[in-house]
Amino acid sequence: MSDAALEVHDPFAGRPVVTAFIGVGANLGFARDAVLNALADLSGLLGSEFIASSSLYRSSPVDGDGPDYINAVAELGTRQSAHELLHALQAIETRYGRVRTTRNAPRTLDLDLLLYGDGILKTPDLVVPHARMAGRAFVLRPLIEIAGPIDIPGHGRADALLARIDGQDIERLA
Ligand code: PH2
Ligand code: MG
Ligand code: MG
Repeated sequence: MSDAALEVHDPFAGRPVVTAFIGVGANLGFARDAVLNALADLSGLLGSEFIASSSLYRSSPVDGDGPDYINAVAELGTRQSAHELLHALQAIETRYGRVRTTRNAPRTLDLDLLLYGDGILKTPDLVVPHARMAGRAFVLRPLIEIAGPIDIPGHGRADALLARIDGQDIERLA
């Protein structure tokens, strides 16, 4: 076989690496297992390198109902576009039995693209930074754990935003 026949085509080759943060959450079924397994799935995303994940956090549902949530945040270096990443995240959610009913309904797994570099994106199916992350301790606490006082484009510094919502129920799990 010629060397050329062994070459694998990498569709992401030559693209810049962008730092992306993904919010992971679950509050139905084995929520803790779902979050841990989803973090492992994120480490295998094509064209991406897993950089860090936060601790797991427990919190009561914000603007929703059902059991307490387990949340975490992961950091990737990715050559995928924001929309490619969105579709990859949705495919993982579907594999975990995610059913889309009403807004903020309890879910087996939720993967939200929080930040994509310093990009601001407003499209019908994807808004980055995530539209509600600036007011949610279950996003900001784990994000700050791995990223420090990072700037959230259009919103301000993560630590200042978190100080504003002091008192939202959240607990870091051992
Ligand atoms: N996700 C929501 C709505 N409310 N509350 C908590 N504590 N954690 C979540 O992940 C969460 C929520 C919609 O995605
Ligand atoms: Mg979501
Ligand atoms: Mg969400």
